[in-house]
Amino acid sequence: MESVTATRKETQSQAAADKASAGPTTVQQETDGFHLLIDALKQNGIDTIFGLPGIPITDLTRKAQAAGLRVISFRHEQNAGYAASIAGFMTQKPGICLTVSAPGFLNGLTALANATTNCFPMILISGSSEREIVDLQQGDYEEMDQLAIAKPLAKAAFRVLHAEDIGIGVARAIRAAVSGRPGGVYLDLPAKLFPQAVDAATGRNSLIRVVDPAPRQIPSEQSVMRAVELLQNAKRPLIILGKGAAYAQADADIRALVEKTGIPYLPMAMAKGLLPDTHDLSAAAARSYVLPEADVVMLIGARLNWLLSHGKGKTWGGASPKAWGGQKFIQVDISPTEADSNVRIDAPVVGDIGSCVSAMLKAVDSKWRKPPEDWLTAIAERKNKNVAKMAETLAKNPTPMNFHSALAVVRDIVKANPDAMLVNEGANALDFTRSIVDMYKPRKRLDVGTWGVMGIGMGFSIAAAVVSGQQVIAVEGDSAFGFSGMEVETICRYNLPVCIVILNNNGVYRGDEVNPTGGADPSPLVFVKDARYEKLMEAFGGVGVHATTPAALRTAMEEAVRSRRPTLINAIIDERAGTESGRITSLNPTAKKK
Ligand code: OXT
Ligand code: ADP
Ligand code: MG
Repeated sequence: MESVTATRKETQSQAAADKASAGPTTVQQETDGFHLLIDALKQNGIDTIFGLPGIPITDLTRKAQAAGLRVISFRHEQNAGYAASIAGFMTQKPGICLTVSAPGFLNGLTALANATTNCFPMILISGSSEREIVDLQQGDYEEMDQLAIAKPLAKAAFRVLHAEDIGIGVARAIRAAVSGRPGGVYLDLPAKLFPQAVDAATGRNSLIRVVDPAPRQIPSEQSVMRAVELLQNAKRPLIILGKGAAYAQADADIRALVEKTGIPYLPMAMAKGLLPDTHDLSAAAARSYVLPEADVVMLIGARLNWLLSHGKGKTWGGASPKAWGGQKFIQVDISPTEADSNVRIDAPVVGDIGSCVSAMLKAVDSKWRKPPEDWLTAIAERKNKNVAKMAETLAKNPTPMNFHSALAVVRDIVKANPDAMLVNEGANALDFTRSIVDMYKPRKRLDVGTWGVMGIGMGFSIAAAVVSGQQVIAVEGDSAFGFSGMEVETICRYNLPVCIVILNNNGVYRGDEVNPTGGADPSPLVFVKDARYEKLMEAFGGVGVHATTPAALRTAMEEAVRSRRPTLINAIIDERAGTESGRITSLNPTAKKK
C-alpha cells in the first residue's frame, strides 16, 4: 500500500546532475521523519493527538491534521497530557500527548507521571534539542536531557535518532503503554529526526502494525479455584471494584459475577457505574460498616493503597493504625507484584480482569451458596439508614446553597442523562459529588484518581467530549477549576458539549478564613470573593450563568444539555460549607505546638 503521506521529492543533487547532462529527469520517492511518525500512529489506530505546537513540532501538528488525524491544540501541555491519559483509560489505546522541548516537555510530565500512577496508557511524545549540544551541555535552545528526566516517572522511555527507527519506537511505546499494567510512556524525538529523508519504500517497510498489543493473561486454574473456595466459605464476603475493573471493559461478566454470587460490592470512585449505583448489592452507602465487618474481601482492579487505608487500621477493624483487621483477601490484578504490598493476600489471582472474571464465573456453578442472609440484612439496614439520612439532607433548600442542595440538582440531571460523562475534582466538591451523584453506566465518572490531583478538570472534559461525543458535566471546586481554567477557550474553539459547574465557595475547602495577623493579605486559602467565573466562558463565546439557587442551577444545566453549547455555571455555595480537605481531614499533619 502506498504511504498516504509519503512525499514525492526530486533530490537537489539529482536535479542538478540531470540539468547538467540535459538528460531525462529522474524522480525519487521519499518520505521523512514527520510522515513516518504520522503513518506509524495511523497504522496503529491512533486517530487523535492532544498537544501544543511550537519548535520543533509545529509542522508535525499541521501535517498530522492534513493527514486526517484529529489534533486538539491546548493552552497548556499539562491539560493536553491529562486529556491523553484519560483518553487512554476510556479506549484502552494509548492517548497521545505532543509537546515541544524542555518547558513543554516538563509541563506534560506531571500528566505522564499521573498516568503511570493511575495505570492509564498514554504516550508523551516530545520534540527535543540537538543531542550533541545537549550532551555536552553547550546551551542549546530549550536544552534538556528529557529522556533521563522522564525515565523514573514513566513505565518506559525511548529515544529515536534515525527516521528508519520511528516504526520500532512507536511500536515499543504502544506495547509498553498498554500491555500488562498500563502506564505512561515517554518517546523522545530530537528535532533533527523530523526532516530526515528516507526512501519511501524503505520507510514504509520500517513501520509496524502492533499485533495483539495487550495480550490476554490467563490466570492459573489453581489460583481461580483457591479464590472461589475462599469466597464460598466466607460468612461476610465483599467485592471491591476499582478503576482497573472499569478499564478492563469486562462489564457484563463483572456484573454477572456479582449477581451470580450475590456478594455485596463497593465501587471505588472511578468504578462507580460499572454496575448502576442503585443496584441492590451496592454497599457504597454502608462503606464504614462493611470494611471492618467483612471476613473475605475480593479486590478486582483496586490496590490496597491510601484510598483503602492500606487494608489495615481502624477502617478495617484493626486495633491500631498498623494492626490488621483479620480479613482474608483475594486480589485480582494483572500485576504479579501487587499482592502482599500492604497486607497478606491469601488468594492472588494474576491475569487480565476479563480472563480472571470469566474463569471465576465458570467456577461458580449451580451449587453456589449465596452469602448468609444476616450479612445481607445487616448491610441493607446500614445502607437504608444512610440513604434516608442523605435524602433528608438533599431535600433541604438553604440560602445560600450548600454542596448538598446544588448536588441534588446535578444528581437529577445525571440520572436523566446516564450517558453523560461526569468529570469531578476539588475536595468537598469531589467528596460530596462522589457520594451524592449516582452513576449508571461504566467509565462515565472521571476524577482525581490515585494522587488526588487538582488540574485534571478541563483536560479530562475535553478528552471525554472528543472521545465519546457525549455531553460532559464537569463538577469543579473553584480552586480545582483554576488549575486548568484557561482551557475553556479550547472548549469553545472546538465547540465541545461541556457543561462546567463550579461549586464556588470562595476558596480552597472554605472561603471564610482570615489572615490571623489582621494584615492586608488574605488567608492563603481564600480567593477573590464572589468571583464571576462565568464571564471567562462568555469571553470566548460560550454560555455563562451565575446561579444562586438550585432552581437556577437546574434550568442552566437542562439548557446546557439541550443545546450542547459550552457552558459554565458559577454555582454560589455557602463559603462556610466545606471542611478542611473534605473527607480526608485526618491526613493533614497537625502541629504539636498550638
Ligand atoms: O459509611 P459512612 O457513614 O462513613 O458514610 C460514607 C458512605 O457510606 C456514605 N455514602 C452514602 N450515603 C448515602 N447515599 C449514598 N448513595 C452514599 N454513598 C456513600 O457517604 C460517606 C462517604 O462515602 P465515601 O466517599 O465512599 O467514603 P470515604 O470514607 O470518604 O472514602 C474514603 C476515600 C479515601 C476512599 C474517599 O474519601 C476518597 O476517595 N477520597 C479522595 C480524596 C481526594 O483525592 N481528594 C482530593 C485531594 S484534597 C487536597 O489534596 C487538595 N488540594 C491540594 C492540591 C492537590 N490535590 N493537587 C495539586 C496539584 N495541588 C494541590 C487542593 C488545592 S483539594 C484542593 C482544592 C480544594 O478546593 P476546591 O475549591 O477545589 O474544593 P472545595 O473543597 O469544594 O472548596
Ligand atoms: P482504584 O483507585 O480504583 O482503587 P487502582 O488504580 O488502585 O484502582 O488499581 C487499579 C489496579 O488495576 C492496578 O493494580 C492495575 O494493575 C490493575 N489493572 C489495570 N488494568 C487491568 C486489567 N486489564 N486486568 C487486570 N488488572 C488491571
Ligand atoms: Mg472551593
